[in-house]
Amino acid sequence: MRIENAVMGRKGILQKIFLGSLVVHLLVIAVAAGYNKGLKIWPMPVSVSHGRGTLYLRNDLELRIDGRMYSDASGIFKDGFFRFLEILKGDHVFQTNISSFNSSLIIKAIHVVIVSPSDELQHGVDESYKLSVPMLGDPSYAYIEAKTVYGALHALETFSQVCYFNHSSRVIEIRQAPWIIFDEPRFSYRGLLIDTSRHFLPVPVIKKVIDSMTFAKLNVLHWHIVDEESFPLEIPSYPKLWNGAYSSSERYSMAQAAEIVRYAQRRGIHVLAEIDAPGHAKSWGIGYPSLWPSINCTQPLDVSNDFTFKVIDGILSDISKIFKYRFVHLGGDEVNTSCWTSTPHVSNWLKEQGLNGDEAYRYFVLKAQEIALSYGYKIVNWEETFVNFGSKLSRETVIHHWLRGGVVQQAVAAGFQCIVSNQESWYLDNVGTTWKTFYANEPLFNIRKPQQKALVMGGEVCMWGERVDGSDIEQTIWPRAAAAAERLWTPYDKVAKDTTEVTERLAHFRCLLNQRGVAAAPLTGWGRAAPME
Ligand code: CP6
Repeated sequence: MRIENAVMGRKGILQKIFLGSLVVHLLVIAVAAGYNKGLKIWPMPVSVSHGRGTLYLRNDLELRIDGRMYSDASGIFKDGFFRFLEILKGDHVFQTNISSFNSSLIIKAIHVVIVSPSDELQHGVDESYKLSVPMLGDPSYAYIEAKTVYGALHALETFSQVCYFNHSSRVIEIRQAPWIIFDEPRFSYRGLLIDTSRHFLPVPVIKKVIDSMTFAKLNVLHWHIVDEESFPLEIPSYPKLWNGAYSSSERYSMAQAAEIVRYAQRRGIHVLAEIDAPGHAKSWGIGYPSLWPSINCTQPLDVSNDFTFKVIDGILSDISKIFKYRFVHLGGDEVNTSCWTSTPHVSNWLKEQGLNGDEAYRYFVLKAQEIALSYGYKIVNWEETFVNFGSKLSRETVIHHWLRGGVVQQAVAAGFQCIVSNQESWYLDNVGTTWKTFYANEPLFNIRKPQQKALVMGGEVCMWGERVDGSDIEQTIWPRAAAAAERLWTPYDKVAKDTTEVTERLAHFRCLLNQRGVAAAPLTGWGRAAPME
């Protein structure tokens, strides 16, 4: 029966569980169609049906993995299950005599069926899941079915959001049961940018950000590792690069970077490494000054020097051993070529090559792209690269939108994939932008053709680091990032237009983040702890 469930179609299984639950519990079921009132799940799933009953979760809840297809040898699901239990149990003192409850209402274990034997976290990996509480056929179980372990982790997250500790009975309640949920993301790329160049973020802070992302089902950590202010990452091929770190303790060893990637991966989160060039790269020259056009004119990186591209090759070679996401971000934003045209040896080289500043910028970006492609990466670049030399870019390039204006529409019309991060809506460092603005931002705005819509991979909220560090990054990210997370997860026609409903539900999610130790700010707050100077 269980194995049957795993291969049955979605409709069939939902019907069977639905009928089974009715018979077993005789509870009134409100079928999903529009009936989302009172639900406190964030982001809202694709399809929810639920009742009005209460079930009880044993605090010694067990896990049964149907290992016929996915064995969880890596322990990814098991670890997720223990995190789920930790969150639900908190520091509560439990009723020990749960047998005084009606035994037919007690959930004693979760039964999990995962179809794919592989736990490789590929881009576009199937994240769908089905959750039914209780399980058809055996009401003492909750049931999770997913194509991959990453979908199954999302199911646990959703499950955790319908559970509450009851302080009088001292048990964990599953309210509004029975539950039947089918869910999958609208977009495959649901990102958050962090910036470790402007302010160093210690590894535990980054891990905590990763934890918080799983609560909102975000799945890409865009790590803007280096910029002009500091170069915190160890690059074994060019060991003096991290001389550009703020200090010897504000550094990430390769082993630490690998640990961050591993930690994220086990939670279903890709890490997109960004090496921003040729602009935003002044810190590279602290260790290797010949990367600068001159000591007085330090940006962009010296395009005339072969060594510049050797270093880029070394960086990409080293990071490709660790960052396994299929994409690398090569920046390419905000390049001002005046240093090239004003520095004699560079401007002579430009003349020899017959290039003006803009053409040299293009030459640089394309050459960096070639190097990244040679290490098997596909590329993300900021939108200036498309605006300046669109058709010359590798077709593998994903255009990362951030400025105002309609570049997404133009880029998808030209056949490029896109990531949406328009700064007027999705820049977290704009502390005046409220969650409502984040929520209202529609990635497919003004895109009508289905094949063009399909080129929008998703979107990303950006937490640039000039004005935040480990002390206030959480409350600057949350709850506003959660508003974008629902936009990126929930189907367009289900993103509620009733802002009272959304406000109450997001306020609830914000409290849930607080309970889980995430310093999410109040919805009506300033979005950050300290005023700007
Ligand atoms: N750093 C880098 C930045 C920004 C960008 N690139 C940025 C620009 C404008 C705003 C916020 C951030 N700080 N490398 C632009 C992609 Cl408002």
